[in-house]
Amino acid sequence: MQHFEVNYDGLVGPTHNYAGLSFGNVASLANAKASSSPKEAALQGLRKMKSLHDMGMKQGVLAPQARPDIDALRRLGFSGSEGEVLHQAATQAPAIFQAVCSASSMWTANAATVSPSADTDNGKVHFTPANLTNKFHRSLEPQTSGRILQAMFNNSRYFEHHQHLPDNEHFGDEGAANHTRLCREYGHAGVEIFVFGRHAFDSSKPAPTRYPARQTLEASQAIARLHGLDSDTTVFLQQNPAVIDQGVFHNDVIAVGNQNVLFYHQQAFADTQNKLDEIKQKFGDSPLHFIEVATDDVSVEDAVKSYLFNTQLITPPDGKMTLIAPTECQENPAVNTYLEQLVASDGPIQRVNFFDVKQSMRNGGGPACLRLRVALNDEELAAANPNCLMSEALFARLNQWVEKHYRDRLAVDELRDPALLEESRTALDELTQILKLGSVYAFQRA
Ligand code: SUG
Repeated sequence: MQHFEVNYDGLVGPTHNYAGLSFGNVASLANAKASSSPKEAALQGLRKMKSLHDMGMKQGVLAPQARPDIDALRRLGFSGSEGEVLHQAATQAPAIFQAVCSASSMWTANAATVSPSADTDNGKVHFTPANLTNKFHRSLEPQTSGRILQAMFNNSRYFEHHQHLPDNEHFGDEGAANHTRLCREYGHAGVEIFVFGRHAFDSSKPAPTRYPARQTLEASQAIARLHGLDSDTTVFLQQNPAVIDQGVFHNDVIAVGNQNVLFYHQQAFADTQNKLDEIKQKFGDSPLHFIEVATDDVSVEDAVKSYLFNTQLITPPDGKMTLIAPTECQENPAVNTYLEQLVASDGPIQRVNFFDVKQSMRNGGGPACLRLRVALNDEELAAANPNCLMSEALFARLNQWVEKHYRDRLAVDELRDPALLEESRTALDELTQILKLGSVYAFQRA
């Protein structure tokens, strides 16, 4: 049996914009109100997907969500026709209105936590959509994320889907952005590492003081229970509160793992040595590489600016472990020097490929934010929706689709244009036919 890591990238939605919605995410606040290019954003994402496909990786596409979210506005008391709802919200509550227009579902590392069948007690692949309670605009995502994932992995013999955790800060869950898995081979049982920011039920424990900790220990523990993980191969690790306060709002901004490599910053974790020892002990006898980047080589500030750790660490079929990095890493002198040395060293990371995903980066979303990893064996892959897998034909089709439906520029005050709602729905309705997802959007089910 063969095993793969499939990267499902979020397709950027037609309302991609910069609204400064994410307190604690430095890039989101710095670029608030800049005008965006939804078309360029979507094309940048597609180019990254196609390149990974061309490298021989299994690459998938995850559909964006429908925005503006009219149902959310109705729940908040805006009423009348859809045009009236949009108009009232945009004029009476512009901040709320901008939040319901966000294309934030593009960052599919936050769509769900996924445990491969080799790790779970019933031998199925488990999915739990993230509730994303910490940010209002993101808390609108889990239900539709769940529906889309069910349409993509629609076979109960292989796949088990859970409801997202209770919508409350005590169980704040940000999905795979705070979860990484180490293993010898993708098909072997691995060590699942859950990284949390704070203890929800024990306020005496250390926590950040400036910016929010979005993920709680209790949420991570609940996911491990739901997925039937073995405590002998599960590790709960606290993020260093001091780095959250420096803008590291998810673990994938400061650490990334793949197979037997954990690549992380010296300041990433609390209680680092004990936790690394625990990971080593749970991983077992085979070789395990901890690549720690020292503060003297790359400061936390440079890591946050360049997204050195929001790289995808992948193993293409040629076996050369590769970092998929944003071009910001090349542009940052300290990070570029570090990466040159890393590749020249005799370590497991042998190649770095740079990608321009600047449209997403300006909202704090790098290459790793844009993808949800799903490790599958060949039977599971055959049971997954084949229309969501990248190919020459799908790449050409999606490029045409973007060119046809997406705007070149979008300013925040253009979000209220009723035509944008129609454009977005027309585009997404067509997309569900291309990806054969069925009626996953509320506007299709009404
Ligand atoms: O949740 N940005 C996202 C970025 C998510 C990045 N994901 C990972 N690290 N995995 C967030 O903060 C900004 C939207 C705006 O400001 O318009 C935003 O939602």
